[in-house]
Amino acid sequence: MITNKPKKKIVLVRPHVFSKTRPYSGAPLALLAISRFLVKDGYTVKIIDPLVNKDYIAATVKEAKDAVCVGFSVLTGYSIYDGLQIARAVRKKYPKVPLVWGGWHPSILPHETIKDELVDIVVYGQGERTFTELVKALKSKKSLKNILGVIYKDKRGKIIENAPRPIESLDNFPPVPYHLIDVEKFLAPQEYGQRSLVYYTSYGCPHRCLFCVEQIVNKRRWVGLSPEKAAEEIAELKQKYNIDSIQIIDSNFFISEERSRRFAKKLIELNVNIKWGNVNGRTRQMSQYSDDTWKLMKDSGLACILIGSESGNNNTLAYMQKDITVSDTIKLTKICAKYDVKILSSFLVGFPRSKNLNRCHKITDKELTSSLRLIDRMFKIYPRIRQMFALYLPYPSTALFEQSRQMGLEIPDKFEDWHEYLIAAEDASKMKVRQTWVTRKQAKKILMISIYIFFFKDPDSFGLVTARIKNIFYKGFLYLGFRSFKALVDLRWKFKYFGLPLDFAFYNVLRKYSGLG
Ligand code: B12
Ligand code: SF4
Repeated sequence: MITNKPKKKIVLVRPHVFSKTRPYSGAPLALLAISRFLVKDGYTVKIIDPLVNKDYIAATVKEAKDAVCVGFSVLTGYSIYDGLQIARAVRKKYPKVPLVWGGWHPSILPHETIKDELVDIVVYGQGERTFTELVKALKSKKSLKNILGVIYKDKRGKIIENAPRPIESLDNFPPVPYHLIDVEKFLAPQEYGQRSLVYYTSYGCPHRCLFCVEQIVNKRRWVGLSPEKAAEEIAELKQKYNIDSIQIIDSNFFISEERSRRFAKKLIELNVNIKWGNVNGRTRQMSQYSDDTWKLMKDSGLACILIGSESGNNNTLAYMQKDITVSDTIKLTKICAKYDVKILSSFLVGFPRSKNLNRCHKITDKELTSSLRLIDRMFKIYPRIRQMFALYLPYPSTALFEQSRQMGLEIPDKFEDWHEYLIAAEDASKMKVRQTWVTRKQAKKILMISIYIFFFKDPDSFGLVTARIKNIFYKGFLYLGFRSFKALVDLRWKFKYFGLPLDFAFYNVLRKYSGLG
């Protein structure tokens, strides 16, 4: 007898983040996260990622045929455009398959997102539990009205908004099902390891930085996996996938000194022998950790931290509600120098500090100068720093949003239009600069410093970019080129001269055609 078994298949897609030519190499962690319970409950989960599935639109359509739903994870920016292309293709072939959207952008703007005709359900905020309940309800054709954290269209197309879901401890969740992806293809080289995998140990952040979307989406809440469990899971991942390093991409890992100590102790106790890096923390907090904790963390494999230095000016830091000062950043740099822990340090430039545009431009110049001064001091203490600049762009509901609109910021009012909201510094060279309070010249200078000057100032750059090149002649040739650019960059840096950017233009051409970009 043939029985019609109910469908238990889910299709999840992570569209391109930047553009089709610049795939992101980290594992699709959000999609793995929302599959944690479903895998345990016997669902078949198909994860589609452009890095692995070159024809990812066709692959999604093919898998969607017998799926309970198709889920999309998107950030603000290009992934919305790419995601909608995929959704359109699925809708055309299988109009009855529900299209579910989640991730940072739908969580920031759930009401606007649900209005799009290619969006049936939005999951906002933490997704592990919500998505599980949602899939089960869809599968058994039950009502969605009791599922916290979703906004959806009912059968008549009416938008129904359910209450938000309280954040839940990660300790309640089964392990991240990495076996759903071909892990080998998502192991990206880092400064501290060749076989590096992404992982998370916490969700949310309690701080209040003016520019950040954390407080909009997670309302300053934070939940963390028990540090011992995190260390045990990492030990298992190392064994299973033969990784040499792990990138912990929490919004704020170093939130408690006690937790960081316990994590490091457990890694040592289990003799995991792995490097951990890209770990996000706040300069003030980490600079107050004891020497003993730093030694413990270093001994357990801490190789690289990620900090928001943000500005070289204490007034600007206060304005950003960053709750740190320049001296916190200097103090932390000295600690990292002592323990040789690489720093990824990010700065934000270009705030609409005044309603007068001319004044804004002057303030941006001054802020840039003070940040460059701080960066100079940091480099003198410890050269192993990858500095990054980003142009400030406000998100809806954040404090400066209205003011920016009044100052001429064009704000999209439809989900699909957010795809071109420029948030990556690199866009400044291609399109118009959305931030009216920053001149195009300033935007280009910020871009040049960020992707060119800082690249050559980082002593690890050459090794990182050429990590997978085996041909020693090609490598030697690249090394000569690298040294020449580095000499020019050092000169520019010494005199803080960023005019006549011919070398930068030439570098961009080489980057584009060498395939190393
Ligand atoms: C890794 C990362 C990236 C990666 C790519 C991420 C990806 N798509 O896989 C890279 C390095 C490319 C990147 C780039 C940028 N990023 Co980023 N990034 C992150 C980071 C550190 C981790 C993301 C992650 O995997 N988290 C772990 C997973 C488990 O959590 P999650 O993503 O929140 O997913 C949960 C929910 O959102 C939900 N969910 C997610 N997807 C889906 C899908 C469905 C169907 C459902 C139901 C639920 C659901 O469930 C998940 C589990 O709870 C976050 C900060 C953070 N802690 O999340 C910033 C973050 C997302 N990035 C941010 C920013 C600002 C940027 C940049 C602009 C930085 C820059 N200045 O260049 C760029 C450009 C992006 C662009 N659009 O052009 C912002 C938000 C931006 C936005 N509005 O979308 C964040 C939040 C950092 C911050 N606090 O400011 N980023
Ligand atoms: S500390 Fe980092 S994650 Fe937390 S609010 Fe500030 S910028 Fe956002």
